[in-house]
Amino acid sequence: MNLPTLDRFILETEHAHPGATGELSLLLMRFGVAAKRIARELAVAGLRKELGSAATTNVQGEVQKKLDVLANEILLETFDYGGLVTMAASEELEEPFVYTRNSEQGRYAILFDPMDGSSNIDVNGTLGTIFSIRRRGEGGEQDLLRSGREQIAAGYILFGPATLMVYTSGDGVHLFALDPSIGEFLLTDKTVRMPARGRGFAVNEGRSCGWAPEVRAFTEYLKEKDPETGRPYSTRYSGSLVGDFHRILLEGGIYYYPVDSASGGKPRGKLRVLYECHPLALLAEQAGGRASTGSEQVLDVVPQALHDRIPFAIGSMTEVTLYERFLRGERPS
Ligand code: FBP
Repeated sequence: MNLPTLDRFILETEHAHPGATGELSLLLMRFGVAAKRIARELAVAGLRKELGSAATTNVQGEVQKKLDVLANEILLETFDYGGLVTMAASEELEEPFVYTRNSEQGRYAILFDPMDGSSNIDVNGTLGTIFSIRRRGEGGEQDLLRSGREQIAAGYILFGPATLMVYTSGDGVHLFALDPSIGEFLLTDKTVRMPARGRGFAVNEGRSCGWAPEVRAFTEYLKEKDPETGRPYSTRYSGSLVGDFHRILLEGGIYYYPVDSASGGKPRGKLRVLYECHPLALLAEQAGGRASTGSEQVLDVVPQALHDRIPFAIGSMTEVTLYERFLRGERPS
């Protein structure tokens, strides 16, 4: 039997919700279209001299890559028609982009990290796009500064050996793979469940000098030899949050990017609440995992500004709960 396409699966899910307007379905399908266009640009970037720096800096103070800019443009353009979206917030834009012609009837705002894992771009490493969909409110940036529990859908595109799309609209996590021969995303797993525990951890240990002692203690604990608790864990850090999270979604384990108070570090964590942490946290919780700042559930975090960062730990229930215990100064006996 043929695997259902993304469009078919979305429409069948929509029909299961009486009263659904079909607008969310259209938005999710659009992310599928944008994913295919970005995948194509990634595949030919080296041939077209589209790798390397764009010689511009974004609001984060990071030098933008040409593909950061290109992916951002593709996403902005993808939601410019059809009157659904009034505002788009992006890691690459200081202010939200306002779709003036949709301002009357548009009922949604979208938020995205167009190219996650930028340090992997020029070395053909794993990359991703992370997205979140919210209902529009009174309009303006303030509209977006809400808890992660107000997302109506979230997901990511993983650009690896295969291009994958993973999303949730509050009814479980769904996994699709792009079949390049027909240019369609096909459903490979309708209800992805994250294992309750794993064997791998993803962290940039090179930054450990800036960590709190409790974070270092947690990392040392994972590396101790104790078969009974499945230790030592293996390090699995790809430089792409989407790539690492996808592994954890399927195999379990933990990714963490803690506060790094060393010089040049990230005193409030590196990852951005609205378009990196909130969307992945919704996926994790829908798949039976957990996402924490170390002291608070990520979905309960209400950011004060569009590009706010937080310390972030995400993954299997066992490891993230253990991480929180270590940060409270507790240690398993
Ligand atoms: P970008 O969205 O700018 O790529 O930043 C996020 C990220 O690249 C994650 O994908 C990755 O896990 C992390 O930052 C890598 O950071 P570091 O190079 O400090 O380990």
